[in-house]
Amino acid sequence: MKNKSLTQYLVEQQRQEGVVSAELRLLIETVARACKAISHAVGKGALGGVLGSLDSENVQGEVQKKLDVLSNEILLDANEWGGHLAAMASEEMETIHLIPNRYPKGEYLLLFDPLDGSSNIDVNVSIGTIFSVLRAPADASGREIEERDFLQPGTRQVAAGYAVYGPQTMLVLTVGNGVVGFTLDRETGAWRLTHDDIRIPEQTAEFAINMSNMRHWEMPVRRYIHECLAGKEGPLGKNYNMRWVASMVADVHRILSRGGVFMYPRDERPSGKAGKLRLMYEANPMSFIVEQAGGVAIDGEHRILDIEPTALHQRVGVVLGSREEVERVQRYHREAQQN
Ligand code: P6P
Repeated sequence: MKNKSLTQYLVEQQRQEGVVSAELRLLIETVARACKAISHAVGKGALGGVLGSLDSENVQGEVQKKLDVLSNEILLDANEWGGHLAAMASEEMETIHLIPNRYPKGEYLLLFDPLDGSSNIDVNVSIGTIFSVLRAPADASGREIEERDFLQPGTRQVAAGYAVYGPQTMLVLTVGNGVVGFTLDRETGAWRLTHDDIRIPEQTAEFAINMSNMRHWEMPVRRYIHECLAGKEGPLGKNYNMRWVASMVADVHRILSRGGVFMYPRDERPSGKAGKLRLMYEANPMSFIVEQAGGVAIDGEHRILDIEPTALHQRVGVVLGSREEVERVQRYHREAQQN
């Protein structure tokens, strides 16, 4: 039997579980269609004249790649007219993006990192799009949406997902009812359900961290990585492998596929005190997905999804993946607090 399409999966979620509203289904299908267009642009590479950087910087102070801006525009254009959104927010935009008055407004807020892993674009390594869906606050109807309406903890997400532009283009999604994966059928343009119940193994022997930052790490992170490197003779009693793609989407996708722990911890540098990754459109959606797949996601001590945001682009430390490993790192942080 042919693999289910994304639409069929969402209609079934809407019909059987009551988990997905018709508007949310339209939103997810629209984002998925935009990711197809981004995948197409990314796939052209040098032939599409989309590689390289612009002279501009984004709100993060990062040089913008042509594909960063193009991906952002694709997502804005795709989602403005549908009537399912009240507003949008993006890593690439300093302030929120309101729906133009010529279009109807809906009840959802969409946040996204349009192209995560930009440093890998020009060297042909996997990159991706991350998105998160919240409901606009009830008291927002009848007034203009403001940034403060986006500042909701990750537990309030109604959907989250990512597209990974790698050897295959895949869409991984949760609507709060487990995690599923769709592979893009390039011949028909359909997203086909290929992974119908993604689960993260509770144990692993593989960690992902940027080792070049070791001298800046806080003690609990040093302790854990040191124990991993000690291998079979060490306290963890097994040899560990290491991976670091430097695209969160690719590293998280590997962990969803075969287990592992991903770490971008806060560190002792002034620039690292809050961490590098952004809470609202990187850590929260990925944490929702990881938890729905049976994993754990913390900032070092606390559950990421419980964090009360204070700013749209705030950063956070991230440790996520296989339950046993992440809970060990959490234990080390708590022991350090007590000493
Ligand atoms: P570093 C990409 O720029 C990103 O935001 C994440 O996707 C990735 O995990 C991390 O930064 C890589 O950071 O310091 O290793 O280049």
